[in-house]
Amino acid sequence: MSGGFRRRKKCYGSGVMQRRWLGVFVLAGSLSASTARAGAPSVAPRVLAEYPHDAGAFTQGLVHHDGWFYESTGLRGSSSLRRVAPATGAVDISVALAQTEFGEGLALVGDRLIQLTWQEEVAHVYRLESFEPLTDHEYTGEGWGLCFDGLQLIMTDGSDQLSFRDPESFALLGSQRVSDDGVPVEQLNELECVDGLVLANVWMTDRIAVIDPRTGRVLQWVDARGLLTEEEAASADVLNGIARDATSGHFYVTGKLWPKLFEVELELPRAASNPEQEPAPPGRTSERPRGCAMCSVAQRSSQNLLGAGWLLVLSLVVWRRLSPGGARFRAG
Ligand SMILES: [Ca+2]
Repeated sequence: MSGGFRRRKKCYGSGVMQRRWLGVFVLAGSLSASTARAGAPSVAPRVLAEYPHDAGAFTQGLVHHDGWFYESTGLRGSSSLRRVAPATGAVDISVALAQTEFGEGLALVGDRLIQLTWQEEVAHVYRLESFEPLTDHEYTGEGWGLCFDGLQLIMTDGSDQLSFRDPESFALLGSQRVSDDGVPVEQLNELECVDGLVLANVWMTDRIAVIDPRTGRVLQWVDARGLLTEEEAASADVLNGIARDATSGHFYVTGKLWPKLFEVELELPRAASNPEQEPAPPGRTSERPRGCAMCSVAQRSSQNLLGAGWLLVLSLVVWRRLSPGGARFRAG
């Protein structure tokens, strides 16, 4: 028998002892799993129909209105705003952005379309019917997604933050950080405002977060994996583009360079109505207090330490019950 084996026996003791420790670890693992954060529930969209989509369109913003799609496309040198026939994917009207601009999110406010740019810090405003340019709004930072909830514009910049803006002046009114069970949700991209909720594509994923914008909580996830075939996905980029038909209540989803656009049915949760969840009225910021950027991290850390403490106590109780020495101690 090798010395190595003896050393292992010395370290770990008898087979009985090993089984006891194994039992403690299994118990601790089970408890840890049962106390893990569950996060918001996830649902899959039910596909109702699929339509052709321009596989050359790097979709960054999608709006459905009055039987048409309005689409913002990106990439410098080929960014555009276009009106598209849903059934055929045919482009009815299109305007090109400057060669230096990268088109991003798109929202409809009355009879005006507002189109963000990625890093150019300017939003273009067009007349809905003719795409006649009306004005520009300047802003600071990156532009990713945009939607209009009927009162204010909601905008993303690739972080975990929703920004609220005045639909006329584009002035910044406030902001809200987004999290799922306390964990920040970053890379929020294309948006759709729906009945008090905000749906946000998460960049580089096939997931859409359903957010209560008053609290920043993710109430539900939409798992949109598997819409494209493997062959279609091979030449396409990520999911990006969500719009709702206000008449049918159906949603449309597509992606950057996707050859298809899908009409889907989604069951959405209701926006939270509990006043104890610190609702943020339109235009009022609910950012964390200054100097407390790590509050949620500290809170999570303290919760984890508390959980670890409980596991340690339980492990010791089990150990003492199983250990002969522990039994003698209890027997006096
Ligand atoms: Ca949209």
